[in-house]
Amino acid sequence: MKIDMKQPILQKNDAIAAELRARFAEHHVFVLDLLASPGSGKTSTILATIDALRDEFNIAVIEGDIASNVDAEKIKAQGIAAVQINTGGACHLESAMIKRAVDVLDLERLDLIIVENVGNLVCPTDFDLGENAKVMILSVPEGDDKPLKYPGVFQVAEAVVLNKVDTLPVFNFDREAFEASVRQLNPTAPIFPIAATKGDGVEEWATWLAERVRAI
Ligand SMILES: Nc1nc2c(ncn2[C@@H]2O[C@H](COP(=O)(O)OP(=O)(O)O)[C@@H](O)[C@H]2O)c(=O)[nH]1
Ligand SMILES: [Mg+2]
Repeated sequence: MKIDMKQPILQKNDAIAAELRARFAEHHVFVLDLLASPGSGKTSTILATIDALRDEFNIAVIEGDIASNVDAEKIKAQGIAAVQINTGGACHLESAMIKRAVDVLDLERLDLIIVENVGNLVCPTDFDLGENAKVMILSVPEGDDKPLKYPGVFQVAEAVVLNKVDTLPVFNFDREAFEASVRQLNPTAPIFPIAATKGDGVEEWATWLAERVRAI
């Protein structure tokens, strides 16, 4: 006998995600789910994105981490509402966690919620959070072979951010090979090369996101 545990968990998750999606649509809030490894620059990219878009949109951030509130404090220091979720060991966020976080946010006031998922290229891929788009970040030091090794996250992403391009001169990162692998997995997702901490390329990425936010 084979017992499938994944299917019932995902069904429950998807039901709550559908409720959330309806709630976000009702309030015209765009929700972005950011997926990436630990240290790839999720928080840095969120801070740069806030800088680029805060004049036009009211933004809040939901921070997912196994432990600590380090990232939420960094966001709050910029005067942006941030809710920290500690998963206590779980390697991804689930829709029930987002539901609890959203209850403390003023959806009526917000245009954009950015979710920093738990740093992991595998687990968060399967979990619908009621978001409008999943976007993944890969950073140059992680290597150009990651699309081949973690295809799922590149397939679910509506855009791919290549962060830390300022470090290209010191890493053996083949950008053409990387882009060809991404294209094979995901023919439509735009690829945005950025250096989150320096600002390079952030405008192009933020313009893409702003167009998506305005469209809802
Ligand atoms: N050189 C360089 N370092 C970066 C860049 N983006 C992030 N970092 C650094 O990478 C480390 C991890 O960044 P962080 O945003 O905390 O990554 P997270 O764990 O994915 O949220 C920090 O020391 C950042 O300063 C970048 O574009 N270039
Ligand atoms: Mg972070």
